[in-house]
Amino acid sequence: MLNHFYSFMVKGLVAKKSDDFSAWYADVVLKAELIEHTSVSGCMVYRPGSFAIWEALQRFLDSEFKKLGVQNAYFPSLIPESLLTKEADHVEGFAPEVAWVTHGGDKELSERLAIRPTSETIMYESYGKWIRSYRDLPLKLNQWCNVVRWEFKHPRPFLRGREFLWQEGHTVHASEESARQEVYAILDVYRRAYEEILAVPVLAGAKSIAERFAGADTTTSLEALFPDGKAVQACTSHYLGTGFAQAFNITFLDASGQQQFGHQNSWGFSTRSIGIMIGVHGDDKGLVLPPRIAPVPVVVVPITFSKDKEGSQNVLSVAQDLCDTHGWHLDNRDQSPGSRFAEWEMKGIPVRIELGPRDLQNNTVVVVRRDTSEKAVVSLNEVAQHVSVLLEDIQKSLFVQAKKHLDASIVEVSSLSELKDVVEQGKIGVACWVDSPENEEEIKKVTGAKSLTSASEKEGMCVVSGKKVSSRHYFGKSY
Ligand code: 87F
Repeated sequence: MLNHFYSFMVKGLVAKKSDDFSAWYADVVLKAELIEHTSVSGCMVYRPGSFAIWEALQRFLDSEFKKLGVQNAYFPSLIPESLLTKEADHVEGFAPEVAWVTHGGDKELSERLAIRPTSETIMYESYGKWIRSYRDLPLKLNQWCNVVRWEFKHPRPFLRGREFLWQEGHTVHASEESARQEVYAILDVYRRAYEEILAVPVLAGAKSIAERFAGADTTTSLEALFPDGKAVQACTSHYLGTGFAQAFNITFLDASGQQQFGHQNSWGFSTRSIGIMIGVHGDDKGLVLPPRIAPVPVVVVPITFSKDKEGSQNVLSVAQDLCDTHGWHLDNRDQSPGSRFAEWEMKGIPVRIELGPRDLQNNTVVVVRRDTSEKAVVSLNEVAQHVSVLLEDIQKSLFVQAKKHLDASIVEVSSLSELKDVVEQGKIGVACWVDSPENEEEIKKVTGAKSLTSASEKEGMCVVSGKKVSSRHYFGKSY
């Protein structure tokens, strides 16, 4: 209650990012007007500010998927229980998170319906009907949709909620090789979305046996690192093998007339990515948006004085002109310049242009970059060129800074006690390791760390068993 009151009184953020990351995060998503809470815990409103970010990600991903031959479709959000449980492995462990529709009006349904937590089953029921011959393959469909998972852990906007948005791609291939090749192609599209659009560096690899999707043969993932030292799974791309094909009778006649099971993949990228970007780049003044994802990359704030009517008129018309010519956002609201500056800083707009009567007399404007707060006085003739170089520079420098942090946070370790130390310092350990659920349990017990994803191979001794191996894994605290 006090907190709530406080947030109305104080324009800035209640906590410093470096002091209390969780409090900072919860506050910034509200004050930057990305999120609104609702009366259902874990179900949040994506306000225009965050939905526009999602749309930009959708545009990038959707066009990359299409280049890989993927088409969009839409499957229903209600899945009969018998269908959801047809492939038992994949729901095991997730069962407590499934939300159910049990009634239509007052009438109890003869079979309850799951609200889609993921769409393998509903999609593969159709796939079983559609695929007959090798000529029907590969089948590559994607859907953009919402999913519901009745989480009991503390919800956090974007990072963990009971309803979120994502895309899920589901493909069927004639061979394991073709399927596996796509798993990595998709993982690379996801990596580019994180690194090139969101300016967030990621680790890419394969999940451990204990951490992979139970319905999959292989789960690959991207992992990102928050400034508080906790890692977070950024997305996944699975090779499902033929397990679902067997459950859903997805078979085809190959060129020699032999009946074969389809080799399947599924892959997903969600609105969690927005939360990761916020956590990685934000600062004590609010959000910091990479230019390529910012719905408004440049805002122009004219500064006028009631005593100087003519000068003010001039300022307004030049500001309007700049915005019309370059597609920048004009903020000429009747509010003090300071409060307008603070609002755009909170919202993370990459570049702010300030323009007052005195600037105009000199034929200049003041250009302020959000990431470093650096100011430059720039001549009006050169402002467009200056800003376009600046936006590129901000995009690059946000990535470089985050990459430095990630690289500096990865420490090679060769024993469990070393790993424990590294993880306690908020870092990620990379260790030679034999992947097994028992070895994973041991790591968790001794160090408190979870396996994140696999790392490049290098010879050494497994930190748990002492066996000579070349497989390596990243370990760290995670969300
Ligand atoms: C919750 C309830 C029921 C995750 C669940 O990763 C089932 C599930 O299967 C479930 N939560 N999963 C795994 C989702 C696997 C896979 N689906 C397509 C992805 C990417 C997109």
